[in-house]
Amino acid sequence: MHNLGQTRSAQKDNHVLLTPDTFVRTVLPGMNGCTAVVHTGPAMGAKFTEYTAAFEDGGELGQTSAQRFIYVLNGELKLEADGSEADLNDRGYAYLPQGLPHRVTATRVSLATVIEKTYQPLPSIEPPSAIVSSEDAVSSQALGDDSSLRVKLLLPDLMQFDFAVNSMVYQPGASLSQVEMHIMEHGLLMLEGGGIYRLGDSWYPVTAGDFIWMAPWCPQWFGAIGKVPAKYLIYKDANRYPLSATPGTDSSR
Ligand code: UGY
Ligand code: MN
Repeated sequence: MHNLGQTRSAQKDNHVLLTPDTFVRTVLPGMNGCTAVVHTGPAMGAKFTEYTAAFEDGGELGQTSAQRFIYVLNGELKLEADGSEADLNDRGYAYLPQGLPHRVTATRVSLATVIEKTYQPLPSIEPPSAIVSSEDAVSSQALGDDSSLRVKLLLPDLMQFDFAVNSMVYQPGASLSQVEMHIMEHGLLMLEGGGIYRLGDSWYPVTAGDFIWMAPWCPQWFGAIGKVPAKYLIYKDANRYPLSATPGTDSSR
């Protein structure tokens, strides 16, 4: 049935909700047998980009001049970097530091989410090295004292990293314990289940497949609704001095 111009997607100054019915595919430079749905980027006000890449069997990602984080939603990707090779399956992920030459090809039809961010170095701290792992190998921790809300930190909690990517799983009925307002921006991909997301002054029903961008200090709260847990993958910038986000100010701290 025609949806007569209706959608849950919404674009506001401090947040954007994108639902799959509004996704439009594009091809990014260097992609071969691969298309992207770009969810966020500088054109939206974000200081990173996140896109979902759909690979044909044998499809390939292009190069990037930034750091890259790849999380496999389904399928199998072969990563070649530093003279070695690794296979990433469902929930497998890789962090590739800025400037590391690498190749990402699909060994079957695959879907992955890709985050890229220009690295903000710190004096006398070495930039991070590459990481290849799987979410299944990371142990979860309760958020605060709420064991019905569990978080996995997919990147080490170290000053070297200028961003974090976490998975969060809410049991049905679990919610954030507070409305959060913070300097970090977020890119969020709903992976399973659903619930209600408060963003700014709006409350949205959200479900697996949806993407949300939250600007710095966007009021945010989530409660899981339904009979299955809700799970999302969330990006946030981290570990850098607040003034370093403003062009022309001190970026060395
Ligand atoms: O890490 C976070 O800021 C996270 N708790 N935010 C969120 O889930 N919206
Ligand atoms: Mn947050």
